[in-house]
This record gives sequence, C-alpha cells and structure tokens, in this order.
Amino acid sequence: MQCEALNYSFIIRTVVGDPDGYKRPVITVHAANSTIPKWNCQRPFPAPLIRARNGELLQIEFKNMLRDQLRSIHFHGLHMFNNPWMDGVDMITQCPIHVGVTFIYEFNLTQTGEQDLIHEQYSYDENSDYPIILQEWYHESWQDIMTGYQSFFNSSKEFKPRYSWPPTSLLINGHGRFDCHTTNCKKASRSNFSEPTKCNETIQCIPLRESYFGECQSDRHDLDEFHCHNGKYGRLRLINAASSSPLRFWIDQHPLLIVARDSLPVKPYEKLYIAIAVGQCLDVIVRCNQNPKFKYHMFVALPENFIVGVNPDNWMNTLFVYPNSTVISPPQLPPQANFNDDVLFEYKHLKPLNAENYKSQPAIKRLTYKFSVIFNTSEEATLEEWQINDKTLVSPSYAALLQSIYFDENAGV
Ligand SMILES: [Cu+2]
Repeated sequence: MQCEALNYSFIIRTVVGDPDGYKRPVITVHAANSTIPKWNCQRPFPAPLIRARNGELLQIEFKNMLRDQLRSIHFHGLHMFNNPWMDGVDMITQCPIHVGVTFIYEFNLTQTGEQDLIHEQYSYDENSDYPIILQEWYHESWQDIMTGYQSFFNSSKEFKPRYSWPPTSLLINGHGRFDCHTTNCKKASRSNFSEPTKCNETIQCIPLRESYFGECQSDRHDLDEFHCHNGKYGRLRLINAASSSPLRFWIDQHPLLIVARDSLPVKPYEKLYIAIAVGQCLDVIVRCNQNPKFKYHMFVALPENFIVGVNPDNWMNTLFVYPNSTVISPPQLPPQANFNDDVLFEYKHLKPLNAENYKSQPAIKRLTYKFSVIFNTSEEATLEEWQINDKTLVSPSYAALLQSIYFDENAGV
C-alpha cells in the first residue's frame, strides 16, 4: 500500500502573455516551490508536467492568486473512482477556490498511459516521448465569449448568440502564430504557404486596435522542434484541449500509429492524419524512417466546414526533426478531410487491447436520467438550454450539487 504522497504545489495567477504573438492576459499555473522548474515566461502554458505512477497517492495544492475569479481544477480524463469529491468541477463536486485561498486535491492515480507491451514492441526513445497539447486560442476574453453565447437573441440590434465560437488562432504546446496584419484591414494578407487544409476562407479582417499590452509580433516564438532518431520510434501523447472543435493532426510523410485512447491501450491502428475530439487524448507511435536530412512539418488544423466564421489562422505547424536535419521539407497535404470519418473514426476503429479488463462493475443501484439540450431561435431566449428530466438544471445555491445530493436526497431536483 502506498503511504507517502507525491506533493505538488502550484499557484494560479494572471500574467501578460503572447502565445500567438498578440499580447493579452493569460491565466498561468506555475510551481510554488523550487523543486520543479518555475514558470517560464516565454511559455506560460501548458502548466508544469505532473509525473506519477499508477496507484500513487497525489497531493496537489493550488493557491488561487487571481484577483477577481474563483476557480477549481478539473483533472480531465482521470476518472476519480470512489473519490468524486476530487473531480474539481465547481458547484458540482466542490465549492470553487476563493481568491487567496489554497485547496489540496488528494487522489490515487488509477490510470496512466504506461504500457509495457507497447513500449517493448516499439521501444520508443525516451527523448522522443512528448506530450503535445493542441488547442484553439482567442483574443476575446472568456467573459466576452460567454456573453456572446449566453446573451438573448436581439439583446442588441440583430445580435445572435453563437456557438461554436470561432478561434483566433491555434496553439501547439502553448505557441501559435497570429497574423498581426489582421488588426489592420489595409495590410491584411497571408504571406506563408497558404491553404494547407484547402479551405477557401476569406481573409479575416477585423480592424481591432492594437493590444492594450503592447505591440503584436507574428513571429514572436520560433517553431518548436520535436526530435526523433533515425530508425527509432517516437511517442506523442496528443491532447485536444480545445473548447469547441475537433482538431486534425498530421506529420508530413510519417503515418501515426494510435496505441492508446485516454490512457487506455487500444489495438494499434494506423492513420495518415487523425481528428481528435474535444477533450480527447490519443497516444501515437511514429516511426522515424524518412530521409533524415529534412525537417518535417507537424500540423494542427480545424476540420473543414465545422467552425463557422471567417478565420485565416485555422492551422498551425511546428517541426518534426532528425538529429542532423537542416532543410525544411516542403509541406504536404493529407487526404481531403471527411468530417464524419474523421470525428467518428475512434468510435468505429479503436478497440481496447484487453477488452476483458474494462468490463464495468455491476451497478449497486441504477438511476435513469433524461438529459437534453434545447436549441432556441426565438427572440426571447438564449441559444441553448440544458435539461435533466425535462427540467432546467439549476445548481443548488447553498452547496455544490454532489454535496447537496449526498447529504440531502431532495436537493438539486
Ligand atoms: Cu473532464
């Protein structure tokens, strides 16, 4: 039995960051002590990596140093078996962490991506084992996006609430490239190689004023390089951290062998490019057997025709490199995207490696809830309404929902 806990201590705060070259406030999580590297101002996120083994007890402390926001931390993808209080969804499983307050999450790790079998078979290089976080990025604040989503139709003249919210740019591990010219309509142009997704989008031209925090700089960050050794394998743990869109990912001339989905091993399945659903995590093995003199493009892109809105920055790239590669290989395009094939492929084709290990436990008590989302178009209403058993869900005001139900069976109904 594991007795000693693995401790991490973090601070949540707002700083000025420029993930895509445009300066704006960003929320960062950084180490509160010096045992792990402190926050890197060049890359305020992703947050520091937490490393733990299956079964280990984790104590992760968060101090909320935001001035005006209450927060909680949700460990997405980790199932809090027998420990729902630690799921970190505010007003559902806990009260949010107040400004200046520290909260400790304590749980045993019950899922990991470690797969001895896969490791033995492909023996990927430890130095080519990368978590890669893909996400959309916005220049609007979360408050603005939520107002755009939740406001009433015609709350101002011809206003329509909207979902999905079109992103401003895409980020790979916290870095992207925003075309700063688009803050000025007259200069708007695309200079890089264009249309890798063959999308015929109109160039975005929103005459925004310059950022309040300083000048915009499209090439603020060099392209990241992910290393792979000739003849070996690399492992990429791809995470779609976007809020509203599946994302496509591919590496030129390097097929992707999917070996795990949300940290559970699956029967290996190869694809030239993959679409990852929101919140999903796919582990892929890449064989590094192409001409090692080249650096290859690694792409993330929005699926075609899915995000509505004018958006030139619907892709981002970095480089997949060999030890002595010097020349950047010309980018190649993956086959034409098919939305249904892309987004549904994981359900159709990814099967658990050891299905018998994942049989669900018999239910102690089975409850049936009808969950529905109503889409409105009327002038009086907001866009969406969420209902449980035909009733609009309203969180109890005096405690988190889980707590209310646990201590008072009549609450939250
Ligand atoms: Cu989650």
